[in-house]
Amino acid sequence: MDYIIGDVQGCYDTLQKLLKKINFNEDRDRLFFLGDVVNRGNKSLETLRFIYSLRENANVVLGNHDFHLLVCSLTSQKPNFKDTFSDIINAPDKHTLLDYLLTRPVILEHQGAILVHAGIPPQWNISDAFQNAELVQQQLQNNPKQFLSKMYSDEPSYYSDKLNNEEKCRYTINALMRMRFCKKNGELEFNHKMNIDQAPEGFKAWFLHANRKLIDKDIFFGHWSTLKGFNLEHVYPMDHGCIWGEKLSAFSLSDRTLISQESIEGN
Ligand SMILES: [Mn+2]
Repeated sequence: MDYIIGDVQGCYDTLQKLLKKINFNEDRDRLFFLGDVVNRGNKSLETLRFIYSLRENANVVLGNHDFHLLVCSLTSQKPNFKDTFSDIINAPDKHTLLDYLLTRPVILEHQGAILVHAGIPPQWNISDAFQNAELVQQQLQNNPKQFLSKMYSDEPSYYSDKLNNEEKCRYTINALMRMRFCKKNGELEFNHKMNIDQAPEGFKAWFLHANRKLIDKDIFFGHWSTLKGFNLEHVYPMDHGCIWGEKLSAFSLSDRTLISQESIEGN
């Protein structure tokens, strides 16, 4: 069975409980994580080691917290006081774990479903999304330190074919890993992270734009925990708030069911 799993954020104990609940068997099942596997929770190192140990049967699309870990590990950027991944930065196997993350995709397609951490801007079709993702993935693999040191910025907020590759990569990272609200032309903004009905003037949740090109594709994403329970065809918000004491969920692609585990963090 193939399962898609929402934002773990270092909640290793809840993840293990969820895997028991689905009778996970590494010889038979595959796991696809929607990013933000680390940070905020108290077992980022255990979580990342565990996913790495399953690498033949697991994959991860990078989320903003995974990306932040890479930036803090490989550039002069310092972690902030809320970050809880110093266990990874100090681990003897950190290079193995970071190299693993550097080779992860920022979007992937599996059995017709699209997996991405935050979303896909409305103006992009499938090849726009994958071509721009490929630019990011190549740089992460070939030139990570220099690339990561230039990728922290909210600009450009618009996408255009006239952008240079560095600007295209910044837009792509911000769209695929951080976006919640955008304009119908894909203009991004990052000041709001609240409920879907609190969109700033002129903006909507990325999946609500009428001009959205990927309207018929199943899209699974994390990143936006206040969307849990939201119901729109082909749109699957999978961050069910584990780190906030709510749930961690797995969606079985094989039989189209959702299995949730109450968070046991802090117990
Ligand atoms: Mn996120």
